[in-house]
Amino acid sequence: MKATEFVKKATPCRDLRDWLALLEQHGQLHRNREPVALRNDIAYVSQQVAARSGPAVLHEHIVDYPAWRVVHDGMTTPSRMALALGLGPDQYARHVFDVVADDRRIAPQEVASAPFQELVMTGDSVDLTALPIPTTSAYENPPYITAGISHVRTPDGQWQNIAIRRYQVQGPNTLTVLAMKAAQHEGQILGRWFARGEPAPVAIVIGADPLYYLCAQMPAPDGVSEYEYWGALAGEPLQMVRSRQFPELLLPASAEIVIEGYYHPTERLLEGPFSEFPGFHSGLFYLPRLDVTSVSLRPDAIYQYMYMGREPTEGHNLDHLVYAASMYSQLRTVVPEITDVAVLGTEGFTTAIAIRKSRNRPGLVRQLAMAVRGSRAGRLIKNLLVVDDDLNPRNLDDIVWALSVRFQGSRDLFVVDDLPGCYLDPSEQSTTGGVGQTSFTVMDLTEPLAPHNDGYKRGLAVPRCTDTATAVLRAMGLSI
Ligand SMILES: Cc1cc2nc3c(=O)[nH]c(=O)nc-3n(C[C@H](O)[C@H](O)[C@H](O)COP(=O)(O)O)c2cc1C
Ligand SMILES: [Mn+2]
Repeated sequence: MKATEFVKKATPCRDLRDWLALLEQHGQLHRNREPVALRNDIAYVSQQVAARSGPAVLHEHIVDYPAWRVVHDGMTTPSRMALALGLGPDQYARHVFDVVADDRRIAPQEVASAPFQELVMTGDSVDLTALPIPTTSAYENPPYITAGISHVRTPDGQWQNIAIRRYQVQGPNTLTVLAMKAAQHEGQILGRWFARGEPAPVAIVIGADPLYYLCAQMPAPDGVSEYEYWGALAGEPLQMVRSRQFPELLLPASAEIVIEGYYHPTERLLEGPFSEFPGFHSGLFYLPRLDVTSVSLRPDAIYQYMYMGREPTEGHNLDHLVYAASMYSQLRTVVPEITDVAVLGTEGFTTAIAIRKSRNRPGLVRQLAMAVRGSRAGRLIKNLLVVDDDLNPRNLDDIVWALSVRFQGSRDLFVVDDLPGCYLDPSEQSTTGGVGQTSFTVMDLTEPLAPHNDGYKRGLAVPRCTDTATAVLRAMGLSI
């Protein structure tokens, strides 16, 4: 396959190669030449690196997979993500907030071909076990692809969705997918195909530039293709290429590996347990089967891995910023007093919101709390902390200080019981029918308001009766 129109420069990072070079230049990449096994070794290194704020790791010696390299943890910290755009950490967060809040999007630029299209395996030559797929939890077998970005399009061709999904390898050309129908776009799109009894075409990208991963996690509005945010974030259009097998699907030219196939409309396979984002196992599920028809890759492809489990992880870092930005964008029209949103933990389970101190008033925090729980981006929140804008909601010292000196439990805490939860949270009260229920706890950490201004009369506000008005009313036949 011929070279492409794919052009490279330092920032924005246009592919994983740019990204690794940039990280290395900043002393943020460790090349591991010691042999590591796919079972446990890589996951454990990743978990520890993330917990200790270590650098990204490129494993160059994978036991039994001599041709392969595996990378992880480039995207674990906001300051590293900021590098991908040539920004400082605060500027980066501000930039993402602005792009999401203003819904700034730029259509991608289509290119004729991409490096991943050089090597294509189809039919009997498809063998997923040839990919170096690490296991994540000790009980996982067979392993899951964790950093795969799923690309699906509605049957009418109008909307392409992208999002990270984990896929368990069920055989050489078989995967299973978890796509929740009610809550997530991909599940909704698959539902449209399955309702017609048709298999849904899908392309899974493994290994791409960090901004593409960030975009894949945007809780975008219905009908919006997340990849359009890439151009607005980077300041230039994203280069995308048409899938050769499914020309209706646009794929990032930066991809290292692309797995394509069909989600089967009715067949399901047992999968699990997976190490889920709250830090616990998922249990076992019967999930839709994905029949893989081709694997395309760069000849020297690098396999990208993401550890999944208790935070901090790469996935949490990506999600927390875009969830906060989306919440800010969705809530500020309802409660304009909001100045900032910070997801503190577990995909928004615990979130802090700042409000303009000068505009606080009785009832505002409760109104905000209800708006949060009604928003798409805030639907998983179970603990909401509200602070004044003289504090930074991202700063735990600020939060703890407000908890210490501005908060009285009997006055400033309220709980709404039995809201829909997330069945993956083991602390949930009820898991009837497989769907959990959770309490929603709100802690108002804002400075207590001054006693209510009682400088007005509490009498009914009515006009004074006049002779003229009485005469008019009588003329109208109203007895008075
Ligand atoms: C590493 C990682 C793996 C994920 N795996 C899944 C998954 O298997 N199924 C799922 O529904 N969501 C998964 N998510 C969460 C979704 O990617 C995320 O909620 C996304 O915004 C959903 O987008 P959508 O509504 O456009 O489909 C994962 C997130 C990360 C970071
Ligand atoms: Mn979406």
